[in-house]
Amino acid sequence: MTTARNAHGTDAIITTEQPTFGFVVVANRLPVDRVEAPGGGSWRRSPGGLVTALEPVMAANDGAWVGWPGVADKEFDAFDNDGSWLVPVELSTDEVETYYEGFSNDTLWPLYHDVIAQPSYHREWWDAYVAVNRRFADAAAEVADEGAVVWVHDYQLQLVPEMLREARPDLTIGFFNHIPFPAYGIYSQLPWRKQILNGLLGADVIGFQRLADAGNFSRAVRRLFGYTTKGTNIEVPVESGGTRNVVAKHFPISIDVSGYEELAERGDVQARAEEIRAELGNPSVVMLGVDRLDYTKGIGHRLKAFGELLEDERLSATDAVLVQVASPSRERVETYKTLRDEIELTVGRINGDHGSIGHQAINYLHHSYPREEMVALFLASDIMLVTALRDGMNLVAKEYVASRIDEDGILVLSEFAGAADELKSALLVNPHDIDGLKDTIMQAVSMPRRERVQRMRALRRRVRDNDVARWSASFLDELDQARPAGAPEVRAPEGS
Ligand code: GDG
Repeated sequence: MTTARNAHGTDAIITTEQPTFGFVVVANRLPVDRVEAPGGGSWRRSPGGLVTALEPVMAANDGAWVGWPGVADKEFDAFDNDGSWLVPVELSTDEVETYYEGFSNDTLWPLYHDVIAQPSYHREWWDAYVAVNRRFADAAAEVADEGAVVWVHDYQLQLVPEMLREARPDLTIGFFNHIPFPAYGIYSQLPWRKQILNGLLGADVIGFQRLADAGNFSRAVRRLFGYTTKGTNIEVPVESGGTRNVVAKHFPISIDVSGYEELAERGDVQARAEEIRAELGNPSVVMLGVDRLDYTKGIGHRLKAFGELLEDERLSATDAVLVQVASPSRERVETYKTLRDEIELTVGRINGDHGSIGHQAINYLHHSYPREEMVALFLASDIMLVTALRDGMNLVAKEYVASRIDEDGILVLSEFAGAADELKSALLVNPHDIDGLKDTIMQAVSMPRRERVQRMRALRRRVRDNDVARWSASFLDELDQARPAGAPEVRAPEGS
């Protein structure tokens, strides 16, 4: 509470206390982005998968969401957005460079993706990471009810669980890591490896995408701290003596399957799919890649395989077209600038060698598209190429399957994407093996319809059985078991 002078010149009590909530999400980004414009700004729903995943849980629980609004040096008050209470956390321009582009995206991201790119280690980036994690933890502590459930997301906020537990031992805390957790031999490079593990161990439940990620985490805890682990349980010593149980377990994330099915059923989306094929010159085979332009996604490997198939004349550029959507990503980070140059050089070379007037072998699109257009692209393509070198899950693979209500289409899927653990009826590939990748693409090109349908049916069953509502419900169920008796319950959305 503060006292301020009001318009009448007398003192007025202004309440700065926030309302508190029984369910709080903490993520690097808010579910809305701030769009600044001359004369004022506005809030635009950000279309990420996490928003879709958590929207129903937020609605069922009247929850709060703590996150950065996406613009630097701007302070905003908390506000209500469609029944969710949003708490913006401010980042300075310098923190965007050091905490976000630096430590999160140029240290942790490459390290956790098996050092596909070289991670940079800078002590000032680490300091900024600690300071920003503290700010998120403080904001969450302020908005959480007594005994609330707090769900923290992703590698940008790994210190938040411990910071929150210190400030608010009454809370039940979950953490979900959306990206892989690397093997100890790689993780142990990190100069702050112990601090990060301690940060995460502040949670009651730590969720990972794959069984192997949860195993890597538990192994790191054993190696660095010597704590006892039994199955998915880790015994973490507490100051007062004894231990506290922490669960480290895999909860593979998924998508809003019926949302994709509904889009795929729409007449305008199906018409657009046909239009796309016509615009491509009605080739016999349309292949598709959809990725953020990121070095983990194996876009270069895919282009190399496709280029060589044209070169070897196993495919002809008039019969086979590759559409590559590469949505702009992290454009201020140097590695990403270099990657963009490399990819665009390769596309240019292949098109120069194999294209003709009015016809390109590769349609390269460095844009973001609305979801309707993405589904139309999924429906228009015969073969979906997901060739990630390392990927927590890869939602695009699941979105492709969910959209193929016609039970046709072939998914070529990297075994290094988390989705490969579930989508076994895809054509699984090792993207590093270019010859193997080429052969798999050719196997897809000549696959008879019966086999295509058989595989797609199995994939669709799998994706429908494990949609995003099931994911959030199973994580929250696990968290519920860690909740002390008498603390308020978190409700699963209806129908999950
Ligand atoms: C991280 C992990 C994990 C992409 N371009 C456009 C667009 N997208 C959408 C896709 C998909 C999402 O963005 C990307 O999700 P992915 O899972 O494929 O990959 P990351 O962004 O790296 O996500 C990943 C995920 O977190 C969730 O835990 O699976 O492993 O790295 O939904 O469709 N959407 C639209 N236009 C585009 O141009 N509308």
